[in-house]
Amino acid sequence: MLLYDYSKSTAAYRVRIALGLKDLTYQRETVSLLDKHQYSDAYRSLNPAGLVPTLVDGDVTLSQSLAIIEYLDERYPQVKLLPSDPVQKAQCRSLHSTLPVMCIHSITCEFCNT
Ligand SMILES: N[C@@H](CCC(=O)N[C@@H](CS)C(=O)NCC(=O)O)C(=O)O
Repeated sequence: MLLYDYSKSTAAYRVRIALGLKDLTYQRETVSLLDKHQYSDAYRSLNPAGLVPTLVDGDVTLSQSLAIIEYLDERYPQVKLLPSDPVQKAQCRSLHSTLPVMCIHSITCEFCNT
């Protein structure tokens, strides 16, 4: 697995937290937001929105941190992150939908600086 990320991106590090909790092995490729590498043609071919993170797992390429985390939870269910009970799962999704995704150094991120 290869995670395209940026160390100060909260969207990327919540995927790193999920990968860590699930004890999954992965490689990291830094996409420097400071250097605007998210706008390169090469990166946009993976993630047309030009945002980190992007996860590549074999022939699967995924964007959006929460979609990535839910994919990981279903694809690698040995350690579960989401509860199986539908109500608890909905409450969990409701909670994470309310959490803003912000960069610690938000000046580097137009999308998170709102
Ligand atoms: N909803 C997206 C948000 C991704 C996002 O906004 N990432 C920020 C870093 S935290 C980014 O890549 N910003 C690039 C930019 O502002 O050009 C997710 O959860 O993955």
